[in-house]
Amino acid sequence: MEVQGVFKSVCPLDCPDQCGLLLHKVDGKVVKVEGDSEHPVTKGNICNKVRNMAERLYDENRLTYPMKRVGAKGEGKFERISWDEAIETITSRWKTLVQTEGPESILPYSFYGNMGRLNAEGMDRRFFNRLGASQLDRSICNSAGSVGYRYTMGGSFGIDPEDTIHSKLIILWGINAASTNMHQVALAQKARKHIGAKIVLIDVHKNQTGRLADWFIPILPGTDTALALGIMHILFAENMVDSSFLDQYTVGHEELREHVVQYDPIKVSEITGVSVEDIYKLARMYGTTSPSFIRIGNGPQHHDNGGMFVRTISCLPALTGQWLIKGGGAIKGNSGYLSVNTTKLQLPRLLKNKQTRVINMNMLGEALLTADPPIKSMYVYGSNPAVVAPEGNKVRKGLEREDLFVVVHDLFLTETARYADIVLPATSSFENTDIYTSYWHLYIQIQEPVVEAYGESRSNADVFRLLAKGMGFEESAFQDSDAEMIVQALDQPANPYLEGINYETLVDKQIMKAKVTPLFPGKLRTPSRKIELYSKRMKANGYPPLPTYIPLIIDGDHPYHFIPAPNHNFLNSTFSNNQKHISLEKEPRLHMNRSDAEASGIEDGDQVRVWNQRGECVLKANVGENVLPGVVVTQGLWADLDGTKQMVNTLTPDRIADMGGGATFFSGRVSVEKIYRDV
Ligand SMILES: Nc1nc2c(c(=O)[nH]1)N[C@H]1C(S)=C(S)[C@@H](COP(=O)(O)OP(=O)(O)OC[C@H]3O[C@@H](n4cnc5c(=O)[nH]c(N)nc54)[C@H](O)[C@@H]3O)O[C@H]1N2
Ligand SMILES: Nc1nc2c(c(=O)[nH]1)N[C@H]1C(S)=C(S)[C@@H](COP(=O)(O)OP(=O)(O)OC[C@H]3O[C@@H](n4cnc5c(=O)[nH]c(N)nc54)[C@H](O)[C@@H]3O)O[C@H]1N2
Ligand code: SF4
Ligand SMILES: [Mo]
Repeated sequence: MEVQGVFKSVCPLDCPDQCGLLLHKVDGKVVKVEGDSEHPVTKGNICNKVRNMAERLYDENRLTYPMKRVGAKGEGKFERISWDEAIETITSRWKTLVQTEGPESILPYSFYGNMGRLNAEGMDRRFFNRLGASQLDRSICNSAGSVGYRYTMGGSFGIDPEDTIHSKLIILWGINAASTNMHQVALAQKARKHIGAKIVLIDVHKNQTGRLADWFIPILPGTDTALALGIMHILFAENMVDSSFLDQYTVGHEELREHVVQYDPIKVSEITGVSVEDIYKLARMYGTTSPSFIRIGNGPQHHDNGGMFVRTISCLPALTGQWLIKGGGAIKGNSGYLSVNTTKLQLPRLLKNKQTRVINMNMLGEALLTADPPIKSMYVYGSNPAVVAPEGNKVRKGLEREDLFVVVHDLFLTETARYADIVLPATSSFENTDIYTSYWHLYIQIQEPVVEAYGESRSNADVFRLLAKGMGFEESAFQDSDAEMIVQALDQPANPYLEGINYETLVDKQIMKAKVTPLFPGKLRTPSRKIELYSKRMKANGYPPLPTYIPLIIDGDHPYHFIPAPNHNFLNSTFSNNQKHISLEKEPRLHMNRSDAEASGIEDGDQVRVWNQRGECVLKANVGENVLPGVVVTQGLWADLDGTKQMVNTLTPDRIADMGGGATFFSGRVSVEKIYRDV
């Protein structure tokens, strides 16, 4: 008899909350997904997206067997083949390419559709290292901000979010937490209820989070660094800084004090669109409330100047000595605490040619169209670049190349998969063994298979084992089991926070917390071991050593600044192809200020054409006061169902941000006009 019942599980999606889940299983199928009330942070609450996960798992369009393309690229016509034929087709093509063009003609393209360590960055890395394929710079998400934060703070280490119930001032800075980090909102609301905490949101859009904040501060896109410098100006001028903290734990506060004199509130107001009065109010609130906490979002770092934004904001808590107080400080990302042994997990030693070229994933279209020597094959897994990557028309044009051999491994026939020569079906995370570490809270969780693999689908790790065999790779590393890989990943004495966490203890406890100690008093991983308000390393790397406002690059002659952000009911493009989630989200809208709409004869609910030098989209206008004049915002990475022009990345730039090779999704400009229909 099949085991029935309720099984502990973990949400695999690329979301900071990484909720504990309970899967209800009947007759071998997941029939219900709910929150695990025993998870110390997520406590049984989960988002609507994942509460409806069973609809996705058993969606009639889920892939069940390998296929080969029989129609034109992009047309979506495929025919069933066996796994043997699929692996044979791929490996024979790759063997020829390695011989004739060299291994760098093959490009892996992946991201975190499933956050599991073994499946997202384990066996795949071993395989592509051994193959000698082009390397992918996985910089689409938070890399600019991570590098910026590291310059100031030495690594991805912030405070424990559980401590934020003690925070009296919570600044959500460019994070739509009600949609993208719901348990941070829950903790903030707890602080508000019990200790009267104030929640402030600084954003370009009065979205779901703006509506629950006590104070919403609208700001012009890409200008936050100036606002932070204006706050610093006031903190120093009005002596609201903590000199003993600055002396003991920072370098460069004297230089910073002099440097920020130039950022007077009048000038900052002109740059940011925030009134002088509000700049003073915010600075005084920040300077006199303790503990205060800043949750630094991903939005403002998706700009040309995004690295410098995070570098700058992360200096603020030091100025008022917040890091020493429970509930004071900041979080950009906390992935440092549970960092595993990537040397053992990914085996970089298998990559013989250390000069192997690196392709920035944000420039995929450009790479497919112009890389020299050309990319001849691409293997996509855990990502949907035809929808999520910038300069979408270039990406799709690249994918149409007849001489490009594309393999896509996914649960669905995504927009990207429609261009594939070979499509492989992927298991869901609930069918696999893996480990999950959050980049916000400090827990690690093991996932063990709850249901059997769906149809003929296979996990990423299994497919790479098969590919390695097909390529004739004889290293025993390609035969390591999932359990063995977990043991290797967690064997990391260099990370003291992992103490006591190993395969056995995880199987036993399922959820474990990093062995954390407060960051301060203590030494950071910066060169000075202190918070670097002045950074010699930045200077050496060609950046201003002190936080500096650098305006966005002028992106063509279009009147509106275009912000295509994530939405509530999808997770990037995941769920954009599931009817349940589409019906929850309804349709993509373009939020516009009333004054702009009136000037262009656009009314609420009108269909509008949104275009620039890169392409065009058709969206529905939502007219009101949710955005400042000159700014338009849309939410969600929609698929182009039935030819609707909804793929917003058609309009986004593939310029690279100031740091970390980061993306600049939010630094583009567009024109907007009403579509008149014949009656
Ligand atoms: N529901 C849902 N949850 C998600 C995701 C999803 O798609 N849907 N995606 C997941 C992933 S991969 C990530 S990286 C995170 C991202 O989640 P967040 O950290 O919330 O980042 P974004 O949603 O990209 O942007 C946050 C906010 O930044 C604002 N913004 C844009 N430009 C600026 C600016 O110049 N200044 C300021 N102050 N604000 C600006 C946008 O209006 C948006 O409200 O969420 C994760 N969680
Ligand atoms: N305009 C705009 N564009 C953006 C953003 C934005 O805010 N605005 N956000 C950017 C950010 S922050 C990110 S992180 C990226 C995210 O972009 P992606 O990483 O591409 O994320 P998803 O769109 O969720 O696609 C993940 C895919 O992985 C598949 N998948 C899930 N689990 C598995 C598995 O175990 N194996 C395999 N083989 N496949 C699996 C899913 O079915 C899905 O098709 O998008 C970026 N693009
Ligand atoms: S998507 Fe985020 S909020 Fe939703 S269940 Fe997963 S981790 Fe939790
Ligand atoms: Mo992301």
